[in-house]
This record gives sequence, C-alpha cells and structure tokens, in this order.
Amino acid sequence: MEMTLRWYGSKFDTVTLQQIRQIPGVTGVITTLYDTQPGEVWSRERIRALKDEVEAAGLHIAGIESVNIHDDIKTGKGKRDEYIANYIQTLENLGLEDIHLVCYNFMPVFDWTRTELARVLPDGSTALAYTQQAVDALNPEEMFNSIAGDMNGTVMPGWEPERMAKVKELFAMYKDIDDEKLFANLKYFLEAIMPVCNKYDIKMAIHPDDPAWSVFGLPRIIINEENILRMMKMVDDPHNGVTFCSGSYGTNLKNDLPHMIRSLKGRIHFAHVRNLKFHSPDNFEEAPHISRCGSFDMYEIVKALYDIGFDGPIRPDHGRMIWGEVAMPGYGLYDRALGATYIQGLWEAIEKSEARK
Ligand code: DNO
Repeated sequence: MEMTLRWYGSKFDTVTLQQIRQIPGVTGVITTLYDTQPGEVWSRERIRALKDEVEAAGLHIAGIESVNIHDDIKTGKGKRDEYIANYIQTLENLGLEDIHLVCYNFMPVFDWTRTELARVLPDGSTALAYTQQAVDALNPEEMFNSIAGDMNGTVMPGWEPERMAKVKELFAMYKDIDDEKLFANLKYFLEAIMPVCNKYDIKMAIHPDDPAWSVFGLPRIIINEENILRMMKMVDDPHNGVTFCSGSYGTNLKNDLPHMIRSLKGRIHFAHVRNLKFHSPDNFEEAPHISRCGSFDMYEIVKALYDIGFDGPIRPDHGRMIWGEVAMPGYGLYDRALGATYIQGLWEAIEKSEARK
C-alpha cells in the first residue's frame, strides 16, 4: 500500500504540497483538475502541468479523484455518447501521462451527503455529521443552503454552487430513473471505456454512494456487497474495480466492512480509510480515525486490506477540524495527518506480526 493524501490543487486547497510532503510516510497525492466540468476533455497539457507541480514538490500523482461523470451518462439521455467519447479521450490523456488510477462515482444529483459540516464534539473539534431526520425535514433544493454557511469559503466536491443552482432540473432528469436503469447506464458506460482502460492499464475505482441508501427518493446502487459484486460481474474486467471507502459503506451498519473487503479481493484499487461514530443507525458523525474514538474496528479493516494483498493507494479520509484550522470541511491538514500516521502504524504492526508467524 502507498499512503497518500487528497489534494485539490493550489488554487483550491488550503493545504500545500509542501505540508503534505512533511507528513511521515506520505509519498503521493490524489488530485484532480478541480475546475473542469463533467463532460469536458482534460487536455494533456493541463494534466502534465499538474503532474509537474506535484513532482516539483517531491511527491507524485498516485491517482485522480475524481473524473466526474456527466448526468447525461448517468441518465442515458441527451449527449451521453458524446460525453462518453470525451471521457475516453480524458482517460487516454491520463494514460499517456502515466496516470493509472481514476476514482469516480455514479451518484445521482448529490455526491456524498452530510447534514452538518461542523458538529461540535466533546473535545471542541468539529466534524461532518448526518441525521436522517434532518434530510427528511428538507426539500432537496434547500440542502445546499442549509450547509453552505459552514463551507469555510471553499468549494466542496459534489456541492459546486453552479451544480446546486440546477438541482430542480437535475431532479427532473432522474424522474424516470430507477436502480435498474442506473445499473444499465453504468454498464453501458463501463463497456465503452474498458478498451481504453486496458490499453493504458487504467484502474477505474467507483466510489460508493454516501450515505449507502437512497436520499430524497433518488436511486442509489453502489451501497452494499451484493450490488458491487453485481457491478463487477456485469463488466468482468479487473480494470472495473472499486474505491473501498470505509466511511461510506460503513454508514449502513448492515455492511460488514472486513467481510466486504475480503469478497472484493483483486478489485479494490483504492482505499479511503476513516471511522464513524454512531449515536443511532441514522445519526452519526465522522470520528477521529482511531478505533476507540468511533464505532468501527479499524484494525480489522486494515487487516482485511492487508490480507487480500491490497497494494494500491490508501488515503486517510475526512478528518475533523482541530487546533483552530480553517479549511474545507473534512479536508484540513492536521487530523488527516494524524490519520495517515495511525493507519501506517496499524499496517506496520500487522506486517511485522504476520512476518513473525
Ligand atoms: C467526499 C468524497 C467524494 C468522492 C467522490 C468520488 O469527500 O469521498 O466526494 O470523492 O464521490 O467521485
């Protein structure tokens, strides 16, 4: 495994590459061209400039998160084929620049959903949190405004203001889309891109839907073991794989995370490792990474990744805001750096105890 950190680019991130370089053990970043729109072709020049910037700081690009998918592709409408052709061109350009991992999601309208961006924890830190009650009380169009005040002046992935301005239109597009149609549209997309992925050895790593159930009546399919296995079988190619995100699959307490990891052997290309603390099955917050601070056994999660021979990038996922930091909620420097060292500590302990057996 390689320890990495997500970085949004110098124009958008409060964290610098120089700071990331100083986190012990972190050698790569997971990044993106944050100002591109879904459907747009990423030029080789821009990809190369990003790569040069990262490499000049002594790091490398371990993968892209995300190349976002246009809603016409998810709904199978409008200019789907044109946008798929553009996506293929972007993948080709990434491949030519020697980038071999792409994280994406197939969530309708909203990317991840949280109802609070700054829930105050007993120690005075703040974390992202979710209650179903708050979602049920909201009209989807109010969702963005209800959390925008806590974004600390940043643009949050999946919650770009231009996108949120079109929420009504987006909901209308998905009116006749159910889980089966979404699966069929995902299959169509994956079948179209597999040749270019094979040509350049690009691993596609779908991110789970977060929370792992339907919100606002929208279809959500990447939510549990059964559905991911279905997705992998329907386009049975090792380049069609997953981002295993413990915090997203873990939103549903029915998901047995270590078991899921074992069943996905060979197809987990990227891992997001974080902990959640549940107050009830539909009221949780994003806890510090350490097991005893939350509801998950992080040792068992990392052990399962170790046992399946996972050798891709891991990133500590969302962190809390601590020590007075003002940053994109979930994406400050300090708590993620603590997470990165903790996960590496678990990994080292597992590796050494296995070697002594
Ligand atoms: C949230 C992230 C997601 C993820 C996308 C992948 O912070 O985990 O926004 O990057 O869903 O496309």
